[in-house]
Amino acid sequence: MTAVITDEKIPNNVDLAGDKRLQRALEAWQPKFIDWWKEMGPEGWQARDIYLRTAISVETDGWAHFDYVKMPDYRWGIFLEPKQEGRVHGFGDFAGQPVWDEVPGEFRNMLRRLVVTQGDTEPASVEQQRHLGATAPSLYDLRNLFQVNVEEGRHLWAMVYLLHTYFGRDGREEAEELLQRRSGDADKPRILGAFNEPTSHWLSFFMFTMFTDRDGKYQLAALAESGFDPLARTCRFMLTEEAHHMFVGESGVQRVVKRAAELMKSNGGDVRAQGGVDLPTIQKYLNLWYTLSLDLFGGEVSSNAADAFASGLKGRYKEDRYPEHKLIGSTFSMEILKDGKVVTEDIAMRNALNEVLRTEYIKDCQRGVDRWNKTLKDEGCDFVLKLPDHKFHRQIGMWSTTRYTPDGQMITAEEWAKRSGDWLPNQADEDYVKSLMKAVYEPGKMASWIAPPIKGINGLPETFEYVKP
Ligand code: BYC
Repeated sequence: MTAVITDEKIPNNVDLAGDKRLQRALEAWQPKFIDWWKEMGPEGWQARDIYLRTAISVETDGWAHFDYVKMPDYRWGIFLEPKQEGRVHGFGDFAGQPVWDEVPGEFRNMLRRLVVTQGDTEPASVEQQRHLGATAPSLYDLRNLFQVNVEEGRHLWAMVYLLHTYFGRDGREEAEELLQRRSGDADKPRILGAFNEPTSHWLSFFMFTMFTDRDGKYQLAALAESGFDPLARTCRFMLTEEAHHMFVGESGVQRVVKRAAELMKSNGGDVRAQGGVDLPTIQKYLNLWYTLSLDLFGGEVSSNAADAFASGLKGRYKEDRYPEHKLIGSTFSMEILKDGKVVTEDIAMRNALNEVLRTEYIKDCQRGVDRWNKTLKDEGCDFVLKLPDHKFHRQIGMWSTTRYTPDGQMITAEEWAKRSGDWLPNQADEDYVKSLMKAVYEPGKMASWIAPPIKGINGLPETFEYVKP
């Protein structure tokens, strides 16, 4: 295992050439992946030169190389962080014992399910975003979209490597199915809710990369703690790439917010009349994508989460920050629904781990929203964007059976039906936002509804030709 990535047909740092059977199996999967990419990847841009970063090493510094690439020629490969000798389980029933290099038989199904669920989200997001290349607000944004897309494709490779290497025939079948399910398809949908939602315009794309990719950060970080060492090492390198995706989301929304605040200062402050996205509409898309992403953490009280922790497969975010790693006898104080009422109770910690991870995620989202509010303040605008209550608009878990306002007050289904269009994008909002989506493909030019970025990619100016005509 080296930090440097080889220049083979499937670039890797896992000595693929030393395992001919695995190499053949993955080389047989590769053309199917390319077919899927051509059918379901970014529409209309496959033959263009895009200024993309490609991983060339797994070192913290200097792991990426930037150059023009046609997307189907992108070097999708298998990159694991180097093995740490002497690593031990950091949590759960096996804490302190050496980590596993092979799948332990008794946890095989649970582990496969985790790897498949993680893997499924990667192609799903590419499918959700495949039409966005027709309407990018600038070449800079267009390039960022494609960067996110090719890296999600690589993250699929990461999970497929694990399936092929460690799960035998079942794993190979799962790898095939990852290319067969389709986002939003009624018969063969993607596994998790948010990955079947349409991402039909750039405001949704930015909210998705802000909130849904951030779920990715937390789930990957929890899997990066795994006592199944190949999974931990794979997820650690994926996290390196993930940071840029969240940057695209957070800075994308920040630029839309900034533009709205600027337009509020001219022509009587009617943002829509001047071709911007008004702040109440931004709030509605925030409400939508944040809550869809909250669902991705699973049920509030979950025996699956307890089992995954006990068996050492999935830890907490930054497990070593916690003083105790077995969680026997400890509890987590959280809101639950009891006899139709919201009450706060102590729940056995292992069963509350989905909620523990969601709570960390919520804090991270709040930090991002605070930065957007700082932008508004700097523009002299007193509108404040807010994360809705965690019970609002939930479709998975305890809060999915009752209805809540964005402030967390329980309401009836009738009231919800009357008011939800004030809180979540309605058809008129969707039509309006879509009406703004017109491609702007002159280097350095921006659509009316978004402010320019503070700086370009890889130290280049914003006027650089990030995608060649
Ligand atoms: N939609 O005990 P429960 C990313 C299912 S994003 C539909 O409550 P559990 C990315 C669940 O599967 C990160 N179904 O929850 C971002 C179970 O089904 P079965 C992706 C759902 O099992 C942007 C049942 O409900 N990675 O990387 O503890 C772009 C009861 O489950 C949902 C992962 O998620 C849902 N939202 O945990 C690209 C990590 N939620 O088994 C990429 C791997 C739950 O009864 N996955 N269900 O049929 C996991 O750790 C867990 O599976 C979950 C749920 C966190 C998803």
